[in-house]
Amino acid sequence: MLRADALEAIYPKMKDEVVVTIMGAVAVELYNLGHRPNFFYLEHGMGLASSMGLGLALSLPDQKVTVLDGDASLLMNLGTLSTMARYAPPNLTHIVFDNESLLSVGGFPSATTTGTDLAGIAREAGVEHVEKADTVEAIEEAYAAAADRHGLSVIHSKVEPIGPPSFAMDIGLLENRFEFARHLRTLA
Ligand SMILES: Cc1ncc(C[n+]2csc(CCOP(=O)(O)OP(=O)(O)O)c2C)c(N)n1
Ligand SMILES: [Mg+2]
Repeated sequence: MLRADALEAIYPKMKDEVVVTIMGAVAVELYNLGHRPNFFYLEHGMGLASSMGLGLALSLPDQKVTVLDGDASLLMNLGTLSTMARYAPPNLTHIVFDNESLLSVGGFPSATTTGTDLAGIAREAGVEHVEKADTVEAIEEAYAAAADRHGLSVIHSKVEPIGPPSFAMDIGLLENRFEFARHLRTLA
């Protein structure tokens, strides 16, 4: 499955959620589907999108929060799974796109090529609802179920190591930061 196709399939449901992405390819792919003031692209803070999403979900309990993560980013911050499991905000969905690669910086293999199972780690960290979704239909279904469920969900999706043709985004880091903060203030 192409991550861009997975994102396109869940975009209609995701577009009204508070969304935090990691940097690089997935941020561009979401942006290309249509930027929204409720989308924040966490450029440079590798590994920390889920920590930010957890904080947002805990402080905005009436909002659904989605985190779009990557395999190498999650591997940088595995403790996040224990912290998420411990606080388990029911309004948080953490999607991990596992392309077995540090795609955005040239495509070096990550530890998921040598047997690390991120869904397994999430489960053993104590996350109750961990789904594997490796097809467009499966991720659409898993994401809809996560939105309906009153419980923390982690969705692990194997995707091809293929990114966008260009990494250009016509929004500055500060522009995104201030717009997102203003949007959150309207929700709080
Ligand atoms: C702290 C930190 N270290 C390194 C980088 C450089 N960097 C940006 S994207 C990336 C790889 C991310 O890999 P993954 O999370 O698997 O996402 P993918 O690029 O495969 O979509 C790296 C190393 C960074 N932005 N921040
Ligand atoms: Mg990757």
